[in-house]
Amino acid sequence: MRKKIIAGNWKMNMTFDEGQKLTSEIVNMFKDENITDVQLVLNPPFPHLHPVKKLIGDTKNVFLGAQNCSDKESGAYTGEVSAKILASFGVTHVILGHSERREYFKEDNSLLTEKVKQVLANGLTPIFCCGESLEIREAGTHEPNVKFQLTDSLFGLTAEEIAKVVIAYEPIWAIGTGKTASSDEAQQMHQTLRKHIASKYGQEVADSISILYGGSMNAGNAADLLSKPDVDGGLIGGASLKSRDFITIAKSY
Ligand code: 3PY
Repeated sequence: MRKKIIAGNWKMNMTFDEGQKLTSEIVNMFKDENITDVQLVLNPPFPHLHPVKKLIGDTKNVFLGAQNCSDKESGAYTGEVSAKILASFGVTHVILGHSERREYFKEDNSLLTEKVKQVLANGLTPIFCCGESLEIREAGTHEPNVKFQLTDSLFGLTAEEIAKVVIAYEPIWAIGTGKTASSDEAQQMHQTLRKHIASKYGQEVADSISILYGGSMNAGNAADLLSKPDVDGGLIGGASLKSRDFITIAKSY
């Protein structure tokens, strides 16, 4: 059985007080509403990690994630945060390769390989993002394009390593635009990616990997997207900043 994961990507939002309020609400609703078969991952900006972790405490199935980490192990890299430091603060997941990082911070496939390796070496779970631009979708080359992102960044990993990776398919044209891929479009891409992983690592490994959909998933469209057999959860942007919406998404399976 693949893990069902609803991960909130807070991006560069939330002051200290706002983050505390949001986390408390989410944790309380999650407990009170008896959500048992879904894992939540909260991915706040770095300064929130420690206080958010304190609020999560030992709540079962609620995890702490970061939105990025360094490709380096440690040392004189001012402004960077290593996977090792994140692990020491109770972080269990790290979002890597979000299209905003690929576009604004010029992160490429080979840099992402190094980041994935750092995350795995420190016992954490990478949430590896991939997705195509509108131009590529319209040209009809989206499947080879996204498959290549996986091949280039992840296919040097061993089967044991890749089995620990969570994939998040986020079509760039659906990020922050309010547009969402239809559930059929999402299913088609998720199935393609799973087959692609199976072609290299075998069906058993491919079947064990959770593939999340990201890109304007919200309380209104989550149930439809999550009903698809290869959609194993969501990486949620704006709707993760509203506790009721985030919990509604988690309850949409
Ligand atoms: C979105 O929902 O727009 C996201 O980018 C999630 O990562």
